[in-house]
Amino acid sequence: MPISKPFQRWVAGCLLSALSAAAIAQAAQPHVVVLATGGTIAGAGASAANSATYAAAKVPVEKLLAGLPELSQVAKVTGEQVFQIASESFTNAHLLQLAQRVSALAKQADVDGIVVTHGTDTLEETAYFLNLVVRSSKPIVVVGSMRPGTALSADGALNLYDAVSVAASKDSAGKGVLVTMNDEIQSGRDVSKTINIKTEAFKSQWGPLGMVVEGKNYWFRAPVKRHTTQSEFNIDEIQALPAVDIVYGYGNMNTTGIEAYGKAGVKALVHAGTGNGSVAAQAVDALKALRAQGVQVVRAARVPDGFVLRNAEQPDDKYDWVVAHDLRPQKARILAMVALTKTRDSKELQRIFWEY
Ligand code: DAS
Repeated sequence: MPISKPFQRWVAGCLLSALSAAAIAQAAQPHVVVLATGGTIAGAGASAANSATYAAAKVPVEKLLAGLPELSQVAKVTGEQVFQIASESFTNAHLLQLAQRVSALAKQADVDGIVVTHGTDTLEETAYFLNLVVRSSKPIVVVGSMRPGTALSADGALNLYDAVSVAASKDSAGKGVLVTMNDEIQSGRDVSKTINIKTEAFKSQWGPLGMVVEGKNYWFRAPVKRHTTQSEFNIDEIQALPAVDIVYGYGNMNTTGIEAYGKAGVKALVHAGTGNGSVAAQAVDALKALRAQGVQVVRAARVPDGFVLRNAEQPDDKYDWVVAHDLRPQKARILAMVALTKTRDSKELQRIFWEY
């Protein structure tokens, strides 16, 4: 029996309205850009049993996104391959290029959030750098994985899904650069990689900001240190980063490293001391000599948690040294580099370490 014209028109109308509803829904979806830089989240192993033995930085961003069709339920996602490297090989040039790209995208009206996929080794340094210099309140989320996508119980897919859903959420705005790993939403400032062979690898001594579960954010605190739109630093005004390096304190400490960095022309030296940032008696004069040459001395601690007290283990006022507060040495280096693009004054430097 032929189908009547009115019925055909009714069916066509229903299809059109369904299609237009889907199109409207798609058009209304937030646009998240995924900037891929490499790392284990783009890694590949020889077999599913290889959760720790694999090659990082192999899978291109298109393949990462194609392998996660569920992303389309969360946002309109586009990808860019900025680098394809293991993050232990990041340089200051990589940091500057990535931050410039993030900043440019954040300025675009058609971009609602940005995700950076990154190796886990220096993820915490990049996240803190972006937190300091990208002047945007839009969600910027850095994400990695501890296992390659080829491994049994790989963590990358859910980490990436979580990162995109956090970056697509309006309530993620204004919280500084975020890191999503293992269901937690961490502050890019506070978080560090604390374990090198577990998926629950990223911790902050001050705790996560929240959790993300099935694409929904559950917030429990907000950052109090200056970041992004509250920062006095701006990647658009930074063309180069000064040399800042780190020496560790330990039993039988000597001054070879301190003197070598002085000769190499560092602008600041982070001393990761024992305990509360203690400096071995035999190293004090070498650090004082560096200060006399105009090099800033930043007293941090090799002890992961707590914070360094000014004038406790060393007379910082007398020596004109700076303390790193609760920042781990690798984060103190990032802040010192950024701060030195603005000031060479140690009192200003100490203010910056209190505020960021
Ligand atoms: N080599 C590590 C890196 O790229 C792999 C990883 O954990 O992402 O940081």
